[in-house]
Amino acid sequence: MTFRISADFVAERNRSDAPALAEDYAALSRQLARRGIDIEAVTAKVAAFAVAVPTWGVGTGGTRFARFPGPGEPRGIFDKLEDCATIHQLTRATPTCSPHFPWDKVSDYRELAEFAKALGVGFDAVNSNTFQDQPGQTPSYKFGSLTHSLKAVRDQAVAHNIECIEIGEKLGSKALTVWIADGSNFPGQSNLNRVFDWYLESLGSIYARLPSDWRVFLEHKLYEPAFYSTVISDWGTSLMAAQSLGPKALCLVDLGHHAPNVNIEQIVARLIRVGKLAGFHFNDSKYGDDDLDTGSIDPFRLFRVFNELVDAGARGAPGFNPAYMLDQSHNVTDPIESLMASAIEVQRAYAQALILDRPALEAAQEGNDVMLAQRIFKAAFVTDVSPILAEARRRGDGAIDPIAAYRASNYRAHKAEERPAASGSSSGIV
Ligand code: LRH
Ligand code: MN
Repeated sequence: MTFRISADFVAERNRSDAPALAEDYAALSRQLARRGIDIEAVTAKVAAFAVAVPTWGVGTGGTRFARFPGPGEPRGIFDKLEDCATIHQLTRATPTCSPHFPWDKVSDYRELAEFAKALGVGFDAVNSNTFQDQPGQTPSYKFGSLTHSLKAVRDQAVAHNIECIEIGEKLGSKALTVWIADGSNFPGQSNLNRVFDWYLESLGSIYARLPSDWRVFLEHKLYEPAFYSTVISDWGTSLMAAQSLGPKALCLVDLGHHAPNVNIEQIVARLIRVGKLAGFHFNDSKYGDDDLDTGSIDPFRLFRVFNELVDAGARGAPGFNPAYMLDQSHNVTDPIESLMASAIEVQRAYAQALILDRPALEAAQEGNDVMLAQRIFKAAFVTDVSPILAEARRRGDGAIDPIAAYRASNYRAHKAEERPAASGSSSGIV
């Protein structure tokens, strides 16, 4: 039997934190009431909010230079699911995980589904991987996958994506995320039109194999690992593909996949407008696709994105049903701590957007009272909604202070004993 944090341990810790929380919650409740906002309505929505954990994020990540594994590294998907369950046990915000194949490949997916169910973890979108060659794989994806010049390579990549759908069906997933590294490093290396034709042809074959209640999420990325052109480089290209494929094809926004300073919340608003927003890979970045902890660099940007999401929900935007997932690489922190903190930062942006005084903002916008509009917008962002987030956790039998509870549980030390360290250092994101 492997170590699990007991519910009693969490309850015991909450008993000492509860009085201070009750005081802070009551004070915030009075403050919001003065602003005409019912805190209970916000807390209920936050408690129902969920974001999926990337299975590839619970192990220590790395860069092309190096990866410094920590103690108790998960050895495979079963260990990863244990860690995902611990993140949800303490935050009550992450009931599902998003698996990646073949990184999470097993021989018996029914056994995996049972194991996850017993841990209380479900499966969100499955991710395919045609950006790496598997040992002994021929032909290679060196020069592309779904858009490779050779039909045999495209067919191989299509077959892998269809296999991911079949695996996902066994796990209870309802979506496939397709991110491809396909692109070029030099002008002239590839025909920018033909590769898009091959993309549509390949995705068409995958789309045809989607079960009726499934969706396919197309993930755009400006660059890396291709450094001159990327086939699906921006939201416009992704939208062109999604619109040509059909209603089950949608556009996934990974926050780190844009040029610096791009107005991502406006991209979100445009995709919602045409009912093509798949959802998100949340993370943060200062320069490139840094995959840093969500809300760690630019929490105001995350708030601005959630403002568009809450606004869309409030006006009942057609087809608005985004999938929320984290996609991060934890190179210097305990991945479990980073994922818990990140899930909470996503909830924070949501709660801040929920308390924004929308009628007053609309009036200020209509009247072009620029300063008043800014103040109303900022007032929501600068409100410390931490008591709402903690109270939502407490009511869900999660930890009022997840990171403190996690550290006090010595979960990592227990896992270091149970999971012998893999020998040798390596590099790369996982
Ligand atoms: C590509 C990406 C994609 C995943 C990978 C791990 O940068 O964001 O979503 O497949 O990271
Ligand atoms: Mn991503």
